[in-house]
Amino acid sequence: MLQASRSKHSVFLFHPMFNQLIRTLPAVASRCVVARASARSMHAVSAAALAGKPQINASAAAVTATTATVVKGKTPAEGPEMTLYPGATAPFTDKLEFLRNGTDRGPIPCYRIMDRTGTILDGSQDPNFDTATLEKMYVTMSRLNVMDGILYESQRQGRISFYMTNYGEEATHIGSAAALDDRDMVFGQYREAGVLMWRGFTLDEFMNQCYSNSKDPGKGRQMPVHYGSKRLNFQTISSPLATQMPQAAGAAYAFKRAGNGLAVICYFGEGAASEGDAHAAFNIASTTDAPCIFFCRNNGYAISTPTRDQYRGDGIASRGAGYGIDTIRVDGNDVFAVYNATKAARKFAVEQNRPVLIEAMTYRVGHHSTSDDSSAYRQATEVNRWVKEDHPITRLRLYMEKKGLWDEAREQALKKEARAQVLDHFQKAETELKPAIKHLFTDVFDTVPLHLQRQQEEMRAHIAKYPADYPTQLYEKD
Ligand SMILES: Cc1ncc(C[n+]2csc(CCOP(=O)(O)OP(=O)(O)O)c2C)c(N)n1
Repeated sequence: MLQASRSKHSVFLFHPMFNQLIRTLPAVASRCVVARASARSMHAVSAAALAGKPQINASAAAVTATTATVVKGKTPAEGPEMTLYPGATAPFTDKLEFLRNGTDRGPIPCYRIMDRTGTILDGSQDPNFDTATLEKMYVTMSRLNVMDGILYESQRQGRISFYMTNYGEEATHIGSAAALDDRDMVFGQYREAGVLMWRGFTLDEFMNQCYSNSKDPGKGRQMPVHYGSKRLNFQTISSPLATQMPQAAGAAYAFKRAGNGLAVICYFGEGAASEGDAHAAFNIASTTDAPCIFFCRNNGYAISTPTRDQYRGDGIASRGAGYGIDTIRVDGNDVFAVYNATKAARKFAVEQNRPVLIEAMTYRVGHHSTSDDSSAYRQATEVNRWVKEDHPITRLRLYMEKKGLWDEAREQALKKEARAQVLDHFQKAETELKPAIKHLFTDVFDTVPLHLQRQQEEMRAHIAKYPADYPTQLYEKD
């Protein structure tokens, strides 16, 4: 499938004006023809054409002779004449045609297996998961949804400072995570908590990070939802968009050199794909043959910016071919389609040492973050349509219900249990002490340099002078 989509969407840009230039502009023509001729071991080129030092000065007469010789030497069996420029191998054309955006080839199709009612459309594509795996997928998606609800509300109550929900994107997380080897390295943006949950990040770990308490491995230094886990091969999230993308390409290149048979997956939003770092990443991964799976969550919005203001091409998928990257567009609300696409992408990346691009189409059901009110820029009716008519969790539930693997009683029990678990860990995290104050200064460098030691002493003296203003009892002792 990946191969097929590659050839189908390969982009060839023709330059028909070139032939005309050759006939009418001797200076330009001489440069081009001499370059072409030298690439052919100069067999058909008159010595005169190459004798002058700067090739652009080759005489018009020599150029004419050269052109004539090359054309005469071509036999029909050789097919259309191809360019010999080092930059691209392409057939020449005498038609003045621009490649039109969107009209010549139509949009890249969106791969799905299961429709909105949870019905499998093509049985040959059904990954046929066993009951335990299906339940794990459904339970993880639902638990993520419950955790989102509780942490979102807790932010509204001022108990944590910030939160970002994953509403509507649960299938992109669980479908892709399930298709990976758990040792594959993950580079995320910030809206991929389900990947961590699938790998076994505990509710304690989520809560400790969001509460910036002393149990947070990040020592409370980053905003909530900036998770990371060395144990689970999940690189720590950072806020600047797309910076993880070239890093992921580099990590994949290192994996290839290490010959460890692993891949890197890099998640990003369609908004982040407009960053310069996205371009760098695609090109680095392609030219270094790095086993990197670029996974774009195209959820329609980058905060308040709709995709129409983000790009005018055919989404993010259409960019893949331009970088020589095998690409697929997938229905991001279909957990099975996401699974199949990621599984095939991983196999291809590891076996061929090549990057792959997956564009998962979905919809950001929630607000961008707790700092955003999306009713300011989109209609509630639009959001409700996705919740009611095409939601990834509902779709999987309908599939499982049809198979007799799920029902309303199990749904209620799951919701109740998940809620109790999340609240339990939430309350625990809330009562933990904050990290020791010294950790404001540690890990800036490997060891604390003299100037930071001095700043630390100044801060301690300051706190000692104004103890009433600093709730040090909430912080772990150094
Ligand atoms: C380099 C940079 N520019 C701007 C921002 C502010 N910002 C944070 S999230 C965001 C929108 C990202 O949208 P998208 O990549 O589509 O992901 P989504 O939030 O939809 O999941 C912006 C502009 C940032 N964090 N980093």
